Amino acid sequence: MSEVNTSIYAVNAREILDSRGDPTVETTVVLASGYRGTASVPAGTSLGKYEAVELRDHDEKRYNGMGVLNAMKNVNTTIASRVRGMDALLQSQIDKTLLDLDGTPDKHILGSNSILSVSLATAVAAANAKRLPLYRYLNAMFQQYRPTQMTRIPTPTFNIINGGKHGSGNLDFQEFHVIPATNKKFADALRIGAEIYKAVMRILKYRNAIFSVGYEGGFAPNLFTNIDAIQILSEAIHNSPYRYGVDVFLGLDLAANSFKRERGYQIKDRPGALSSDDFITYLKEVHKTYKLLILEDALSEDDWDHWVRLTADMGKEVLIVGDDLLATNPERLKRAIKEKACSAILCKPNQIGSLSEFLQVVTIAKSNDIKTIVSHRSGETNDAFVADLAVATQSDYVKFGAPARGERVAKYNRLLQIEQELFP
Ligand code: 2PG
Ligand code: MG
Repeated sequence: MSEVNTSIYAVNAREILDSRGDPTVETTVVLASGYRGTASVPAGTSLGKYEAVELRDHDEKRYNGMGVLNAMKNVNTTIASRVRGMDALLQSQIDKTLLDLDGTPDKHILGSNSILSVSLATAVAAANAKRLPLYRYLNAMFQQYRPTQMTRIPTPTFNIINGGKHGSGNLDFQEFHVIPATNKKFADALRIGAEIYKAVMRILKYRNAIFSVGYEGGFAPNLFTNIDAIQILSEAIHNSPYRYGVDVFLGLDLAANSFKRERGYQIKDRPGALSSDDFITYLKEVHKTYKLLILEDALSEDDWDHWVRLTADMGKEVLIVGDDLLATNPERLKRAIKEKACSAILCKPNQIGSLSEFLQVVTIAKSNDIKTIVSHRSGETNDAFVADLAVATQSDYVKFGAPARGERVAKYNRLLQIEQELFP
């Protein structure tokens, strides 16, 4: 049988909608052999200021300025003409070409959305040409960074209640999570998440805490304080067959940038703004009552000294996760490792903007005992690339939102497929 021709023949981008109704970029890479791959990029709502920059049109007459026609054009012209003829199997060369074409550290010329869509679609096309499931192809690629066997499906962390910029406006914390124990099979973990999701719905209905649904499929209820939301999750678990602290745990993503004011951290649970020290004391009290397993972005992205203090104080018992703090950026991660500013990293491909750089960041984390959580964004599509990526890199956890809504369950359902294939 002759070798399949994996050189890139055509690259086509288009403007599609994400789960929030905002435009995003989807790209198809076609190889000379006819094999092809399509990938779309997600987008954040609580954007950190150290993320790679997604290119928006800022034409207020279209999609409130959120259009991505320029990003699409960048793919179809500048990028397409440069990568045509390159071998799709050489991911790091292609990514390097894309980075050089842009030439800026934050990718604001071509846009991280155009660059990432090509980077990911190239990998999908190459996996198809190799006739490999995407996770196997990505795992083989990851071996070049770090020998990694696929021995488990990462543990999901389910975002059941949405507040902050994702919710209806009355909760300060962005995400309230339930997390099944790491020893569960993925299918069982998913069931736990879905059953508790429904139990929370029943409690909210009973309390008349009229709810809508937030960006990530979790409920966005009318409650008085952030603690009320945590309390409802703990009640739902206590009423379930699952043991709190054995089968299932609680976690929070505070996205603290969004309630950090000049005077300090301003939350409904306390009358005045709290200094960083007082806020840490408050978090310790929450942990004492509710035994948190994961605490993400508990402080703002520039509050480095207090991240160090928080990790020293709580890091032995709780995973202290840097999301906006680290922005999936190798330099910021290295600083955090050096200063012991956190114990886990949220890994989002579009925060850094190319597949190769993403793999590099995961490698740095794993080599330094930093736990990894591969994550979606609040603006998603049905693309399940991150699910394959999480398995391929063997992240400790995945964060794909609530176990509800198409764009969230697309990822969880993909993990079910992979679990069945890898561990029949
Ligand atoms: C987060 C993410 C994903 P966004 O803060 O962790 O849940 O939100 O995509 O809006 O940045
Ligand atoms: Mg976050």
